[in-house]
Amino acid sequence: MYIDRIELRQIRLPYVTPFETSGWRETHSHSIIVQLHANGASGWGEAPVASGPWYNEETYATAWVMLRDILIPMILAADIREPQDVDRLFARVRGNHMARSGIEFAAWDLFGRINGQSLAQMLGGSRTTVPVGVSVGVQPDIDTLLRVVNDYVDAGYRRVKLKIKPGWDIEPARAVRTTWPDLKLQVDANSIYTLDHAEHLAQLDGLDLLLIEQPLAHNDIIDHAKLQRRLHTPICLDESIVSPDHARWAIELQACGVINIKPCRVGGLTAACQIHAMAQQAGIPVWCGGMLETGIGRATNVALASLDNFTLPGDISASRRYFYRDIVLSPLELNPDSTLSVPTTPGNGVTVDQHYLDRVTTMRQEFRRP
Ligand code: OSB
Ligand code: MG
Repeated sequence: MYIDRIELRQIRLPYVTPFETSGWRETHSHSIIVQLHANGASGWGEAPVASGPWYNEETYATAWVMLRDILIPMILAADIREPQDVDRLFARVRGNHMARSGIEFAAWDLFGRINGQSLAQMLGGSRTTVPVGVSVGVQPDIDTLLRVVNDYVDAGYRRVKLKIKPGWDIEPARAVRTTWPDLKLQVDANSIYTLDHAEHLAQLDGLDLLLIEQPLAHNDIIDHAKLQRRLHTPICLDESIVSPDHARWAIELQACGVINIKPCRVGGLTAACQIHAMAQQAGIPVWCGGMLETGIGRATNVALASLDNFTLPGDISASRRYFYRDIVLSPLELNPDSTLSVPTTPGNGVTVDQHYLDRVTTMRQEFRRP
């Protein structure tokens, strides 16, 4: 099958609240939305790129150029028989995983819609609902934090992740733990610490956390293995796992007890499923992370999280946690048991709100097969 036409969009969509991590702050989604057209059908994918290279090396500007000049010409020239062919085709592209995943997600959605299969079904997921939590950014003070967490707990979230950094780590985590002794709680440092902080981070061990996410450098595996030996709480790797090989290396070196799988970070669902299988084999639980995606990207993530070894709650919150208005019709809502329902309709299951998408689009370009 050849792709006839591709529409690329850059969006600018405000978040309900700015999102602050140990190293950056985002007020809007700047995702690139990809739509592939073939056989009279179309598939949607989201590359959740941000304004600066603070999470990984990509930005919405670099991803646009990569898609326009490299990835789209490759895909328009290729005969795609199955979604996994996109991963094979892009295997010789170094890095730029989010740009690649925008197309890869759209290809999975396209095949699902053409064949009448849901994305979860295609990936081999069996869960009908997936447990989820909420990721809480760095707050100005503890009172504000407790108020924010309280609102999420009231909304039904039973798992909370706190963004931490030096000066905002032990105290806020302890305050939340003391206020909610039974809450599932975890922290995410986004690579702000070094091994010199090992003693300091060991204070988190008493707080009954599910995991400590990515304390050390974004490209490190070795030091995480050393740190893991000094902590009881499982280390969870996010930034460091950019491919199935990186997952294998981290497992072999015992650098983590848990893996956060973000399909966009590893170049798509094909690589994400390989990491899922490898972790399952090794007895390492995984969960699905997020990048504050719109309803398009979150539908992709929910489908992935329906696989067996996604046993920990994902960073896949309801649409209203992120946006006043999403770019999909019938946005995801939280079930009372802190889960999201896995769509069963063909592809990723979302219907894009074309009118609103057009309104939040800041740049649009169309590509046709020569
Ligand atoms: O490190 O998990 C992260 C958001 C943007 C970039 C990196 C991260 C995050 C989150 C939010 O923690 C997860 C979500 O709710 O989408
Ligand atoms: Mg993270």
